[in-house]
Amino acid sequence: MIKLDRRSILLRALAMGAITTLPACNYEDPNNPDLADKFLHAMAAWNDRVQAALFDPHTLAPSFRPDQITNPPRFNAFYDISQVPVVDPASYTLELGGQIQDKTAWTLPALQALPQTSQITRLICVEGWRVIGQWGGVPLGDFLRRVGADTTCRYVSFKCADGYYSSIDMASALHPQTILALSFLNAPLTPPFGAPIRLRIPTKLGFKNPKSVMQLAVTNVYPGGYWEDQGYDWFSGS
Ligand SMILES: Nc1nc2c(c(=O)[nH]1)N[C@H]1C(S)=C(S)[C@@H](COP(=O)(O)O)O[C@H]1N2
Ligand SMILES: [Mo]
Repeated sequence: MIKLDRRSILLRALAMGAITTLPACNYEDPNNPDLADKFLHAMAAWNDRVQAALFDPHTLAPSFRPDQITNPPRFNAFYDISQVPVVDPASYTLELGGQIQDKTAWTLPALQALPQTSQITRLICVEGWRVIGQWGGVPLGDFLRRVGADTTCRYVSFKCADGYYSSIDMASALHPQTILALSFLNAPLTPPFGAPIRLRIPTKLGFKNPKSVMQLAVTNVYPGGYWEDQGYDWFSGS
């Protein structure tokens, strides 16, 4: 118990640290802008390393009962819901790149034919709201092993139909609750919520759950992300 409490206190302290460094990202010391910038980037990198070290690949994010599901769900993106891209499921393919042996693209039926799992978990947005939903899909770890991904690489990166992009550490990618989600409430995903497939990773904040994923790559080159590149903490465990 004591150990767990300490861990969550430390995580919260680190998260607060990440938030307090945000406004400072705009700070420019007229005498030495590079030094301030380098210092903040070094602190952010240190923060990510500590969070990665504290991450337990076996600890599950909380699960919820069906009656706790948020209805209706809540949409969020860097644009209005009226601008949501519509991906044709019939011609859709998931493209693979980087350190993967078999880079053959995957059609939607092929993904649907893989063993599926389901979860009722909570999505937490940095804006301060949370929703509980039921997502079904393919465990990302199973998928990565199936296509011969080099799981000793550091990152898995995602590119989306709307230009959004994000990336996660390999340990989080292999976590049992990290899935390539194909369904919501047992029905195919709809365009606002990431059709045809999205990443669902309940151990990380909402912005680490890219929707309408078109490309997945395994790499050792830091891929960043849409919000991550604007100063949000890259690891962002929730
Ligand atoms: N393609 C794409 N994925 C995205 C985003 C986006 O703008 N585009 N926004 C992220 C953010 S900030 C959040 S909180 C969640 C919201 O997911 P929801 O619409 O299912 O609630 O999607 C994430 N994935
Ligand atoms: Mo978000």
